[in-house]
Amino acid sequence: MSSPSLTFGQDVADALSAGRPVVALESTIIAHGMPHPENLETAYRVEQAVRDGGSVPATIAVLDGVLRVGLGPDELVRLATDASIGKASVRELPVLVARRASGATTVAATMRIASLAGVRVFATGGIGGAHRGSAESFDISADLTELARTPVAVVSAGAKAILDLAKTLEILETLSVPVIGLRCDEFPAFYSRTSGLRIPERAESAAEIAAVLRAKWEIADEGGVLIANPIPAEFEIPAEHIAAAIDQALAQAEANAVVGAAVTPFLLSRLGAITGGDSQTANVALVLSNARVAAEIASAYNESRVR
Ligand code: PSU
Ligand code: MN
Repeated sequence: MSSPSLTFGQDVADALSAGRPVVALESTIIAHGMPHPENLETAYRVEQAVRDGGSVPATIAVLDGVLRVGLGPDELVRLATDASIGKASVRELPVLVARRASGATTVAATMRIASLAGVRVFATGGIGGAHRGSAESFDISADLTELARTPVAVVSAGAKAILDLAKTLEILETLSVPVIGLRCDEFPAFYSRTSGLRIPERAESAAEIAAVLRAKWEIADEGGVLIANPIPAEFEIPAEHIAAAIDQALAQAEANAVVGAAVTPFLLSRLGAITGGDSQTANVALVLSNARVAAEIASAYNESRVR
């Protein structure tokens, strides 16, 4: 609240001042993660899922140089339809603010703004991570460095299956980011519930996760926690089914020389086309599930404060 460029939606401001739970939501998934009009529909449904879970949704974006925490319908429509709005990670924030420009925030940038706003819990689809071939390309998402730095819990369905999940987990370990599976023992692979990669910690409830968050930020008020919530079973695309589609999308990215920030949106949109929309259906289902879980964790975290 010290930042002059930070502006709250009214219901978010009310919730924060009353000490009610708030869940941050990102906007890259709206602007670059899904086609119109599913993106807009999903944005509304995700906000509703947070409300159903007893928390107030705060969708985050940069609009005309202002760091916005909690958007109204007009702003959601703008993010969902204005093709000139680019993808904003943390390094873009100062440039957008100085130029009074707009950007859809990635996991990293959303974490940073949530933290400035005093919001501790954030729901997304899947975090960015180490891309396949990153040993050569050095393409590793700033989502990982932000998790090392900023005290926000990120509820995800793991990292996107287009990534190198084993490397992603190794980097999270190096960065000392706790990874907690909600009722699962393996790192989920976004579209699939399993990856064959074990994660060290498992929790059975939101309250158990809230207790870890409370302890982590009592020890030191820095660094995030990654909560892995597998996609609901009825929407799962088995790993062996999605694998061929991912290989095809990756080959198309290489053939088109897609690099940098464009890689993730390109792969997600190719996957949507290759799977005839199945990957998008799965994406929507897992984001909704993460929003519900995040709302529960935010409530449990708030309750753990009044002891
Ligand atoms: N998860 C999704 N759809 C997305 C993303 C994640 O289901 O569009 C976005 C997130 O905003 C994430 C970003 O932070 O992709 C990662 O991009 P990069 O790999 O360029 O850091
Ligand atoms: Mn990248």
